[in-house]
Amino acid sequence: MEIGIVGAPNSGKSTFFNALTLCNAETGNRPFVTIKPNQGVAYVKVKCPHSEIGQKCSPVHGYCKNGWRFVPIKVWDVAGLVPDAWQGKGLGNQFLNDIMVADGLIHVLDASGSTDTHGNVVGVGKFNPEETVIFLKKEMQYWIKGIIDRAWPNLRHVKNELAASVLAKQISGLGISEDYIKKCLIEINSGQRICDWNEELKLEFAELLRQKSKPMIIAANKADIKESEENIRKLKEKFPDETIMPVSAEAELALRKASEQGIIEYVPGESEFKILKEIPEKQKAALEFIRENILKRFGGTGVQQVLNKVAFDVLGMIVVFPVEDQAKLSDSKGNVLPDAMLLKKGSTAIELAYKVHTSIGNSFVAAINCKTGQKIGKDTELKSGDIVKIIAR
Ligand SMILES: Nc1nc2c(ncn2[C@@H]2O[C@H](COP(=O)(O)OP(=O)(O)OP(=O)(O)O)[C@@H](O)[C@H]2O)c(=O)[nH]1
Ligand SMILES: [Mg+2]
Repeated sequence: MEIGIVGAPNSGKSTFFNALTLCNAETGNRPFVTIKPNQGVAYVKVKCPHSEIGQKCSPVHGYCKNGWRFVPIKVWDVAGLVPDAWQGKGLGNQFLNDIMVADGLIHVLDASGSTDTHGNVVGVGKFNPEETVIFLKKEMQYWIKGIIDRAWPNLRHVKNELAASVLAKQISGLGISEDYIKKCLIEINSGQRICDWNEELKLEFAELLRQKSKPMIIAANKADIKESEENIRKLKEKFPDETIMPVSAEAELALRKASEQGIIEYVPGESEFKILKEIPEKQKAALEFIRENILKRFGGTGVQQVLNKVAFDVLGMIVVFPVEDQAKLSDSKGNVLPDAMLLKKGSTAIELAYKVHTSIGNSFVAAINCKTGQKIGKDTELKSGDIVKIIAR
């Protein structure tokens, strides 16, 4: 499970990435600060079942804070895209191939209108971010089209019925099933040989594939700037089908850093924090600004909310807790609820077993739903929050 962060230069992608991961990716108020991709571990947030079972948990991966379990997920921050990047403008779009494996994307957008589509600083409110929404989607579509273009010559001697199978192999990096490719080909149904499709049909096909393999939501960033609120309202009105969420990456980064340093008590995604010690007036004022202008106004900084939205609502992931000891709900070393695993909705007990380890999958006998004590078979669908013991040979 991986998430890519994309957007125009200078929109706040690396700040958003740092807020999620507490990495130190370079940031700066100019275009193309990021050239090489940054990779890090972020955490989606779910209720930890430890309170339900009345025990303290001891996570081996991720962490638990105030009853919330933070489950690791890989994120990528890449360079900025500019209009016509697919034709080589700016840094081009080759770097998108680094996020070919991503299951979903977050488009970080400068909602304050203070930077243009090239990342140039133009002054708050001087640029209409609607333009960025349109061009970014187009760039993603053209990127996918570039990938299918390379596969197209291989369709020349192939009947339409076999095109999906050839394409599935050629574009396997995108992780799209042959069935889905077939569905898209049928949906376009041009009545022609697929190898003869014109650019327009190929673009239509590319967009269908993009929606499936790289669903994207918009993090309307820099919401701490006053002008952003009205821009976000207009964006939502103009693009009712897009998921657009107000975000202040800078505020989230400040809160997480202050929390890491023990200055405040803050759980990512919450709408409040508590100052724990005496701090200089300036720092206090900065934190109070965040409280008044972001947390109270938007109910949070939006960073955790965006990540959770992509993982759970857009990609339909669930979180399951595998254990080795049914009675103690622990691993063999006594760590209670040691792991929390992100799985696709509809995943079964055997799929969980394979995710834990191939050898456990291979020797799977049955599983136990530890909350109910019931034995479950390999094809039993798991639910989010399930605690599961796998019985292997
Ligand atoms: N006001 C405000 N500024 C922000 C926010 N997030 C980022 N910035 C500022 O926006 C500028 C660009 O931030 P980066 O994170 O470097 O942007 P980027 O999209 O990674 O830029 P490139 O790597 O050049 O494409 C920096 O000056 C940040 O401090 C935010 O939430 N609010
Ligand atoms: Mg960057």
